Amino acid sequence: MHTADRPAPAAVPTQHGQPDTTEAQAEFDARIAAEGRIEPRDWMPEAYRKTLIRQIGQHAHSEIIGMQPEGNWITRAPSLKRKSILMAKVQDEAGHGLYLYSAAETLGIDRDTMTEQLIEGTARYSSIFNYPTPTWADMGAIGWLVDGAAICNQVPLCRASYGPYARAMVRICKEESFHQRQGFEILYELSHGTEAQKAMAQDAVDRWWWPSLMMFGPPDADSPNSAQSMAWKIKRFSNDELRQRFVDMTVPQSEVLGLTLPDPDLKWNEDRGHYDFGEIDWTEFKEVLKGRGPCNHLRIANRKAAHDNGAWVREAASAYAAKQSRRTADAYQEAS
Ligand code: BYC
Repeated sequence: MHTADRPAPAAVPTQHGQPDTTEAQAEFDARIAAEGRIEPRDWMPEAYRKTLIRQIGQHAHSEIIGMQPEGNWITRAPSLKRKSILMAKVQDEAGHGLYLYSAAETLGIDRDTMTEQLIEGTARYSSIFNYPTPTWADMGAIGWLVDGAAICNQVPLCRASYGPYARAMVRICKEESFHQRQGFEILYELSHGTEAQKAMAQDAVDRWWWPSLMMFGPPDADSPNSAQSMAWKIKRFSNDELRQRFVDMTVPQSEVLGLTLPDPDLKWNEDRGHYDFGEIDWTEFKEVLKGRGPCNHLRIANRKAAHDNGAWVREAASAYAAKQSRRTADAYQEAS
């Protein structure tokens, strides 16, 4: 069912049975102020619903597109153990996408519509998945940096005001934490291996560091959605706050790995109690968002091909579900 076919969420009924949006808005505002959760059947402002569909949809698409850069290495992982770990991780990402599509569906959009939007290019997915994975060390860098950034961004989302999103994030974050450690461990092994392995690890970190910082979104001053999303308690921290948290967390880890982060301006600032870091290339970020990153076309072409190739599975599943529901209805009729 398409969004337009769905009824709008009901407003709170008044004593006379008529919806009163003023009263409903007041109740919504009070619940947000009291750190309460908004649930699918509750009244919510239309803009809140649209913002959540946009963010949760983008998040779901990121998980599904994010399977590609790593899926690329499943057949080439250097051992059976590495292969099974990588397969489990990529499978987790499919699962994250599914929880998130389900959370978005509670807001009145369906998965087919979201998939169409992704394939047509009207819905976004994270910029980070438009970079290539030419070496095995990229699996380490994605786990350590990309999943590390995802954890910083997503742990606060476990407290997002929309119940189904917040609850989906709890399990996702637990799994991301395992992903981050497996990435760190791959890089640790490489950086303590041969010279060539260490160089491969350093090269991957050099390529993934800046794009990982871009994952947090534009600087606060250029982030049109942040203020409202924070007022609604969907986002709990700003893009720049989370980016700083990630830098502060990652620098000491890079020292343990014995790898260098590719930023000559990275240094501890005693006064701020944080690491200073260099200027991010926002032109590159904007280019990737416009579809001109190194792998944008490939990612969408692969997604479209998978969707087209899966059409028969969806048709068969729908036919089976229709048959089952007819059987249940017949059995009910016979029994009554
Ligand atoms: N890439 O006003 P802003 C993972 C867009 S999956 C692309 O700050 P907002 C993983 C933004 O959508 C990681 N677009 O927006 C999976 C907006 O555009 P529209 C995915 C970006 O929403 C597999 C415009 O720029 N994580 O970890 O307040 C393997 C202005 O931005 C990006 C999530 O999705 C970007 N990086 O804040 C391994 C987390 N940044 O829609 C790992 C949930 C910004 O107005 N999402 N844009 O046209 C969020 O927390 C927020 O949506 C963001 C952006 C912080 C990303």
